Order: sequence, then structure tokens, then C-alpha cells
Amino acid sequence: MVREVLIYPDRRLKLISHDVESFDAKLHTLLEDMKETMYASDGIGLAAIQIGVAQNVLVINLPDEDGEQTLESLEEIINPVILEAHGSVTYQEGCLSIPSVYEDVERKESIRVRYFDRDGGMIEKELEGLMAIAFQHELDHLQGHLFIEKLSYLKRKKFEKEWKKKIKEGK
Ligand code: Y12
Ligand code: CO
Repeated sequence: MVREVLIYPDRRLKLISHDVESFDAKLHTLLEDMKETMYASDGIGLAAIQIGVAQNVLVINLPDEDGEQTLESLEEIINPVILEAHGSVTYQEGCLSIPSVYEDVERKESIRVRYFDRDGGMIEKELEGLMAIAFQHELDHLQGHLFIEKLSYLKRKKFEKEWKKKIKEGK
């Protein structure tokens, strides 16, 4: 089922998410809903809190070189943690909870991560490139953080002014 994506400044986006304890049918339904919602919104990543569920669950599906989001590159990520991080990289990020806004954000260039799959199997891997960026963006959501919090003071002020105007005009 496609669920409603929470839009900034919805206060639920500030909630801290909690670890999944049961890798059961309820979790599988949540993952299916998250994937449907992400595809319906033309997204490449979504955290559960973006549909109002404060659990440490992410889905990421980066497009391949033909721009297709295939099943092979779909990642279901439960209870993620970053074990190590190296380097830095800047990328223009966007977020389904702040549509039409794209800003440069600095992230770690490569990360070693641990998470669980839908059946509770533990996965450890090294990520780099766009996957490392998407993972860090989504992990921030689980701590109640959005990429706009990483902007400079002046850029954030400009964003807030434009966003308020956009909401007022009902866009
Ligand atoms: C690199 C940086 C950030 C991420 C996080 C995942 N971000 C997204 O999936 C953003 C998708 C997005 C899609 C939009 O399109 C629609 O809503 C139809 C959008 O809105 C507009 O452009 C109007 C904004 C963001 C992953 C990798
Ligand atoms: Co986001």
C-alpha cells in the first residue's frame, strides 16, 4: 500500500526511531509499503519515519546506468549502524520529505556498515559512491535529522523563507 510521505516541517520527522525486535510479517508489510511509497514518489531512498513509523528501517534503490531501479540493487536495511567512516565528499541531495529542494551536503566518502535483512540475517559491508551518501542521508532520518540541518546559517535562512512562502501559496 502506498502511504503518505510526511512533509517538512511535520514534527514526526524529528522523532528518534527504535530498533526492530521481531523480523516478522508486520516488518515485511512495512518494507513492502515503504518500497511502494518510494517508487510511487520517484524516490531512491526512504526511511520508515517518513511514513510515520519510528522504526530503524530503510529502503534504498539506486538507479543503474540506464536509470532503471532494478530488484538487484534494492536494499532493505534494518537496524543500521556505521562502524567506520573515511574521507569526505559533497553531493547535491534531495529528500522526498522536502520536495523540489536540492542542496550540496558534505558526507563521509566511504563507510563500513552493519545491518540486518528482513529475516534477521546480519550483513556487514563497505559502501562508497552514491550508496554511501544515500545510506548516511537515510540514517540521519532515524535520528530525527534532515539534510537541511547541514546547510550554512545563511542557506538555511533562505530555505526557510522560501519554504514558508511555498507552503503559504499551497504549492
Ligand atoms: C543521494 C542523496 C539523497 C538520497 C536520499 C533519497 N532521496 C530521494 O529519494 C529524493 C527523491 C525526490 C524525488 C522527487 O520527485 C517527486 O517527488 C516526484 C522530488 O521532488 C521534486 O523534484 C519535485 C524530490 C526528491 C539518496 C541519494
Ligand atoms: Co530524506
